[in-house]
Amino acid sequence: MDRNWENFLLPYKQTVDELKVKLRGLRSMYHLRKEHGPIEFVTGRVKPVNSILVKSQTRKIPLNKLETDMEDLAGIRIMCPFVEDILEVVEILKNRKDLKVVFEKDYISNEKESGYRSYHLICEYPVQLIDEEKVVLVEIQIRTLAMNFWASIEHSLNYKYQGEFPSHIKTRLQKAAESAFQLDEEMSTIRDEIKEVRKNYRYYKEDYGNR
Ligand code: 0O2
Repeated sequence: MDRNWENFLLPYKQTVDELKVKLRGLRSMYHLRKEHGPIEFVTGRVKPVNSILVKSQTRKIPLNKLETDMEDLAGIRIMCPFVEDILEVVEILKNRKDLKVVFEKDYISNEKESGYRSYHLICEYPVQLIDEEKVVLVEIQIRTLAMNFWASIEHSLNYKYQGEFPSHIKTRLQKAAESAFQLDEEMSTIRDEIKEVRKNYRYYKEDYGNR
């Protein structure tokens, strides 16, 4: 099929650009309120044409079905400080009026065999073009910084091995993913303990302040 990729991908680029601005704005709002924000940073990309072609072959997605069957032509990634923040971000996104969650994949509770962890929301997003509105699919991946660290490195190594890691490397990557998850859990525990100490200190001050 002779496709004008620039034209085809334009609504996806617009979607990624708009969502990056909106979600980064959300981060600033928490900052202004001086509240703990569940978003550390946001990135986004339109799937490169060569990756689209490879995925359409490996997943047997015909090129005339890309719009409906390739969910991640537009991709947004939200990185959270703590594991608990992930579900908070999921709720925030589900309550938004400018997108509709149509499908979710919880690779946090059900990590992939590779060790990959992330929460994926497949959403419909209406994008305004010159003379029409087009609803496109966008995949929003939500993960912690540690999950992102693991996934980024594993992904870049994947290119080297073209998806087929030798078994000893596969095992080490699975162990590394587990260590990353333990780190996330430890950071959450530390945070809870600090919160508790601060709460007790506040009560102590209030109590003694009244005497
Ligand atoms: P890229 O280069 O990130 O854009 P499915 O048919 O639903 O099983 P699908 O459509 O691949 O398969 O969906 P899935 O499994 O939810 O994965 C979509 C994306 O999640 C991938 O996009 C990756 O970004 C990420 N991902 C999934 N599994 C892994 C993994 O084991 N390691 C890493 N690093 N990332 C993963 P793409 O298409 O691979 O490409």
